[in-house]
Amino acid sequence: MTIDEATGSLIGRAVKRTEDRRLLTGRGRFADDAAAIDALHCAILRSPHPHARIVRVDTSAARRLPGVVLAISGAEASEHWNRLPAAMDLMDMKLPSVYALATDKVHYEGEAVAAVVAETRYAAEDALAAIEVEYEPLPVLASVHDALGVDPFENPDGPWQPKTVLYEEWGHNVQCDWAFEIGDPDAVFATADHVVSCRPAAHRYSGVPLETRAVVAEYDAGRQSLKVRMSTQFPHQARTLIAAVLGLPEPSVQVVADDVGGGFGNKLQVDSEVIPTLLAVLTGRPVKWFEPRRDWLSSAPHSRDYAHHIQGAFDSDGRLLAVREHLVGDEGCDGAGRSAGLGALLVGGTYAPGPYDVRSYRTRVQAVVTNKAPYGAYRGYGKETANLAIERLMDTAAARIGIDPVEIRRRNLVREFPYEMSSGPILESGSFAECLEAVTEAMDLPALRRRQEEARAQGRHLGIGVISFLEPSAAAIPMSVFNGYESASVRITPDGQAMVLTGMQAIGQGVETALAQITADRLGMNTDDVRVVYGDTNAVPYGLGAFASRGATYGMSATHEAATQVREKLLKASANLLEANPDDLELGGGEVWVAGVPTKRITIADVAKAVYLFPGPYATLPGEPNPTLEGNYVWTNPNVSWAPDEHGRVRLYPAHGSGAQAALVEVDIETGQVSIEKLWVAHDVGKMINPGIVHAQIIGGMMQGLGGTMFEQLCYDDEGRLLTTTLNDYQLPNAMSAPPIEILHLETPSPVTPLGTKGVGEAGCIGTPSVLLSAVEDALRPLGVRVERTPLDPQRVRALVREAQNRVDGP
Ligand code: MCN
Ligand code: SMO
Repeated sequence: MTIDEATGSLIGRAVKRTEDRRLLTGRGRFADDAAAIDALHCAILRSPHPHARIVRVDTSAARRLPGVVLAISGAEASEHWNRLPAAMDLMDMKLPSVYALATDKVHYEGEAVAAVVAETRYAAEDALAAIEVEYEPLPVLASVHDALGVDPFENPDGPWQPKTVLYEEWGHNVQCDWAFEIGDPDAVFATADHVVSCRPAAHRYSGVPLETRAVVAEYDAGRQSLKVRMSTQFPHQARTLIAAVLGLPEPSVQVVADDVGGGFGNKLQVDSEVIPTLLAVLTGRPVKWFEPRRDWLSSAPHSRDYAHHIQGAFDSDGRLLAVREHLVGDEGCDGAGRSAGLGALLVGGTYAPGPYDVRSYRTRVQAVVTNKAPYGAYRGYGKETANLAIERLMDTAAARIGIDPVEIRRRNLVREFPYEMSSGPILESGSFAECLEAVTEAMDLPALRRRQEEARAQGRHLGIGVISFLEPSAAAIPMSVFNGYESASVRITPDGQAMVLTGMQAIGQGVETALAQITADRLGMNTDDVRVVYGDTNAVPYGLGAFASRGATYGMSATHEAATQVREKLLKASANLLEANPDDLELGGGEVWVAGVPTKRITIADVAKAVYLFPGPYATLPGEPNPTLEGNYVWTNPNVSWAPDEHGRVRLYPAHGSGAQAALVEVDIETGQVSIEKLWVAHDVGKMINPGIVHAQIIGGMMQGLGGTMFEQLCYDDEGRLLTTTLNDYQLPNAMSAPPIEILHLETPSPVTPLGTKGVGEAGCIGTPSVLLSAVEDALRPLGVRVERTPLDPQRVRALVREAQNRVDGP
């Protein structure tokens, strides 16, 4: 941990989070806290069928109930709004054309079909039962197999024999089919010493923020303006999308997101959120909607649910020569229109070579639609998908070729930077090998191996997993609402305090503190002198919010550059006031002084007052084109490429963190119970602005990776019905399930960003599923068990053990 005590810099200090004062004392302001006078309450009726035609909806009985102001069906609503606009539209992907309230057909159990607004929430929820809907059930696509009729790994090109087609106009159930190849992989495979293959896969799970979706919408008929308070990670894109749905000019729509009770990628969409918004316009009264947890589980974005077929060609020394990767994702009803999970599959297909040097690569990504909830973003967004594929391949190869799993990684890691991956992205800098060594040293691998031997001798099953990981961050996805730029406006106010207006969104990850540190550091202030303003489209410049761990790249860089503009003007004005040369000035503690002449000094407050008012800019900043203490900057990344190259490759992510992880587990083969004794991680996200927050981000990400692997499951039955509808069925990890986690921080500054920063928000969850699978497989090695898929709940582990025992003993 580098803390620059000597220079007194605020960069690299574990400053306490400024936002925690209000959050820990219950003074946060979440969307549902907004006290709108005269507000109505919204409740949404959702489909009990996974796939059905809507024959008839009758809202008349509901409308007559006491307290009900309006009840509306999808068909009725369609006269007032437009279809949901697409979140992304690239790679020839197919886009469903649907409304936020279904009109003629439902595509999953939980799709919204009608809504009510009433004087109380009770009245609204109760009125749902009075809405009559007649459905005509249709055949259900409960799996990729139902949707394609063939095994995509055996018959990737079909002919497909779908059980039914979800969107008739597509003619099939494949939303996107993307492929490219470079370096003739088939030729390399034909002559390789070893060809290794495996089929890593993950089940369906997703984020469970404490705060579900929430909206408070107010329509001002006089000004024809709409104010939407909502829980979102991207207020500006939400404004764009809501305005498009309601057909309103964007300047008359204001989206406000104050505190957000967890985003985790799940709040990067506009879907049911527009329902209360429309109802506010139609009733002319404020409308509140706070989503029940059951609806969150059935209709907020789901994630993962994919399978790989990955093959590696290795030479006799375990050098990876070529990779062929095929990834198939079960996207539920949609991954690109109402929800944006399709991009995660593209990330999986792009980054499957991982942190390893491999020059021949073929990938194919097939995104398949089924009758399940929409497929959205969730912390990791395909980086963990890629990691699971390559890390399971590396372990499989190590066992097959007879090389130590750490050694095979060591031989293949990228060590020279910048490095252009065969799949396109540029790894601008990194320390994969250093992270791997750091982790194996911290865990004392030889000692653990000895312990494992002793345990095995006693019939106990200890397992050790070690993996590498790559964290792509700062997505810049063309033709989508996830572009790559960020805005900042930095101002010193006339009293000598500062404010940062950022397009970044606070979702719990600590942007307020980090941007205050950067600004205060540039302007010679304390963090308490800097207020960070975000989450109000009427206040801050258009920006893209929080996703893809992008803040450290775009948000911090834009803030740094805008603050630098202000710093220069501050020094210029101070020089004029002190009758000195700006180059001779120093800044700190809220003051400016002439170096070496401590008596010649002035407070920033006095400079600011002089610039703005007494005497004013003519005297203090003569000739300056923008003569106030304000700076504006939009930061873009030079390592982004927009159009696919001649091979069809794109660079969707321009920043890359490095890491390695290790796990020590013990498996009880009688019960299938996995105990995680300890986890280690070494990571490198470039320069850390706040090592305390980075540390916590890693832990949070790892716990979500652990939860997804061990506990959390969104289960559908064979008829497409969701079985896990409460937090009793959908189990989350808690403090009791948290093993000790040892974190080692390495810092290799990015050569691309002005502060050397890279993103960390998702780093913890990328390698955690892989390392747990690796460790459990290692524990069960004496039984010859291969562990390729999540989850690792006791039932599943027990089944693997039983299968292996039957193989050995005969059934
Ligand atoms: N940071 C730092 N130095 C760096 C990088 C980051 O000090 N080099 C610190 C900063 O305080 C920064 C924070 O870490 O505010 C996260 O930075 P970054 O990795 O850039 O991530 P974003 O600000 O873009 O946030 C989004 C990211 C994502 S994509 C998900 S998903 C996620 C995550 O953040 N969701 C979260 N972390 C979360 N944490 C909380 N508490 N809640 C969520 O919903
Ligand atoms: S899944 Mo994070 O919001 O990119």
